[in-house]
Amino acid sequence: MKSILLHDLAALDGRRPSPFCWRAKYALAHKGLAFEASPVSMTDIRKLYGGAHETVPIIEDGERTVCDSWAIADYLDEAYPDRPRIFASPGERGLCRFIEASMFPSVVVHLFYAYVKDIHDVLPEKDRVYFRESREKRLGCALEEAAAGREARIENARAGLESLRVMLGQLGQPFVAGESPGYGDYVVASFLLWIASVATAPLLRADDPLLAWFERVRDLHGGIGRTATVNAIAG
Ligand SMILES: N[C@@H](CCC(=O)N[C@@H](CS)C(=O)NCC(=O)O)C(=O)O
Repeated sequence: MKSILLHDLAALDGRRPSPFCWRAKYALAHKGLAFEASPVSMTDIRKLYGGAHETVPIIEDGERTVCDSWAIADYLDEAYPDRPRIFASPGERGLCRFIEASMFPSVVVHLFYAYVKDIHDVLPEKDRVYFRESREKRLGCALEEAAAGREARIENARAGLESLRVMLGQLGQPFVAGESPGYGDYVVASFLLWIASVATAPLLRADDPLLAWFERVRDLHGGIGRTATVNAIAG
């Protein structure tokens, strides 16, 4: 079988900062599908497929091209029904969407402010002007201003992870998805891999009980979560 092509956001020194691309890589690995990750810089995404897509991940599987991490997960379950399912039921998919939706206001928005300048700094030179302009428009301020006093933002993000900390630490559930790993784990771990890819200040405390789970998820599927350069996420 020809391997699937995944367009993955490129950054300097072998870093792969896109959380959505991490999810797609975990989804492909969960299905046991061979894939080739092709790094693409942010300003080159629109040069692929005649400008049909504005974001990565994008996969190309034979004749089919699919953009968007959720669409990719759905496509893989539909196209490869005999392989392990990403979503065992529509209910599992719905709960994974809830996990993502609940993380945006409680965790992701704080991470974005706290680490936006770090993200900028690991992008290739050619992407930096575009990234700065587009993100400053979104933030309504300079990247440096967004990241100023980021300790409070980092504290907020840590607090937003508390329910996961209780479940995976205190209650000892091995994975977000239960006894074995699933897409819920990939959603959460991919946000942490995003930060680990760029962070110049640790997100988690060194004794955070989430760390053991994060390392377990990085080890999954032949250590897929270790296939790119990262900084320390805790300290
Ligand atoms: N909802 C999309 C979001 C994808 C997304 O935002 N990707 C970012 C990288 S993390 C991107 O390609 N941005 C290109 C740009 O900002 O021009 C998904 O789940 O795949």
